[in-house]
Amino acid sequence: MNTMPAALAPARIRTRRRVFSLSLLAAIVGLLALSGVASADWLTPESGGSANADSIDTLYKVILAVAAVVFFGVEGVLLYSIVKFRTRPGAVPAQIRGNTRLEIGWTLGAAVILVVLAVVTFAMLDDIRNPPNSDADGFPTQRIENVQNAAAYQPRPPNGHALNIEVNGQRYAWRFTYPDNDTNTLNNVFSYETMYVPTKTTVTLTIKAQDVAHSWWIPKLGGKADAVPGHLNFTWFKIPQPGTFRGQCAELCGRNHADMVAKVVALEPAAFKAWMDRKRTEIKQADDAAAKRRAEESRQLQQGQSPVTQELPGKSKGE
Ligand SMILES: [Cu+2]
Repeated sequence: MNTMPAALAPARIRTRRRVFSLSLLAAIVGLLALSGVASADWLTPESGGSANADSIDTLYKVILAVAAVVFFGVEGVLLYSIVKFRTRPGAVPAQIRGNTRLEIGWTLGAAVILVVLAVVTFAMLDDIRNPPNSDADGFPTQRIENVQNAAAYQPRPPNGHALNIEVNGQRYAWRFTYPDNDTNTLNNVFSYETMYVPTKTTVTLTIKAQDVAHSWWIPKLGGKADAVPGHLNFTWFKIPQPGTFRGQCAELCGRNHADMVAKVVALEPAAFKAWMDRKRTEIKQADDAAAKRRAEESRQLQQGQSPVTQELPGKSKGE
C-alpha cells in the first residue's frame, strides 16, 4: 500500500535537495569570503608573541579539534542516513520508536565531552589570566603596588614585580604612560601609538579610556581588553624576543576608529633602558623650555608688554 503524501513526491524531493545543497554551498563560500581580516590566523587565534596568546591559541585548537570530531561525526551519520534511508517509491521504512541505549549513550557522551572541555579550560585559564615572573635577565621592575598607575586588585606575577604601563584610550589614539619613582604624575615618560617594552620582562597593563569605550587588542599578545571610561581593566604580556606587534582598537569608537592603531615594539632590556632615558631627557627639556617661556611671558606681562610666543626648543618629537 502506498501511503506517501503528495507533498513528498520525488520531483519535490529533488528540488528540495538541490535548494539544500546550493544553500549549504552559498553559506560556506559566504563564510569564507566575508570573514576576511577577521579570520586573523585564518582558522585560529594569532599567537607567537606572548605566552598568554599561545595558551589561548592552544585552548582554541583543543576545542576546535573536539568540535570537529563531533561535527563530522554527526554530519556523517546525518548524510549517511539521508542517502541510505531516502524515500523510494513503494518502500515503507521500519517503524521504530526510540532506542533507550542510544539515547543514554549520546547524552552521557555529550556530558563527558563538556566535562573534559571544562577541565581543560580551567586548567589553562590560570596561564592565560595570571602573569608569570620576569626572567632573571629581564628589565628591573618595581613591585606593582608601588606604581602610581597600578590598581591594588590587578592580577600580578607571583613575586609581585612587573613593568606596569598605563594604557589610555582616547579618540583616536592610545597613550602609554610609564611608571617612575616619584609621586608627580606629570613628568612620567609617555608615548603615543607605539609602546616600547623590554623583552623577557612581564609587562602588566592598566587600561582605561578618556572619552568613549575603546578596546585594546594586539592579537599576538593576547586577547582583547576593553577600555571603558570610569573603569580599570587589566591584561599582561611577556615577550621573549625583540619584535614588532601590531594591533587596532577593537571597539567602534567614532569616525576615525579605523585610524586608532597600536604597535608594541619589544627591545632588549638595555635598548629599552636607552629609549626610556632618551624620552625622559626629551620630556625634561620640553618641560624646562615651557617653564622658561611661562616665566618670560609673565615677566613681559608685568612690564605691560604683549608676550611674544616663540617656538619651543628641544620639543619632544611625538612617537
Ligand atoms: Cu577606539
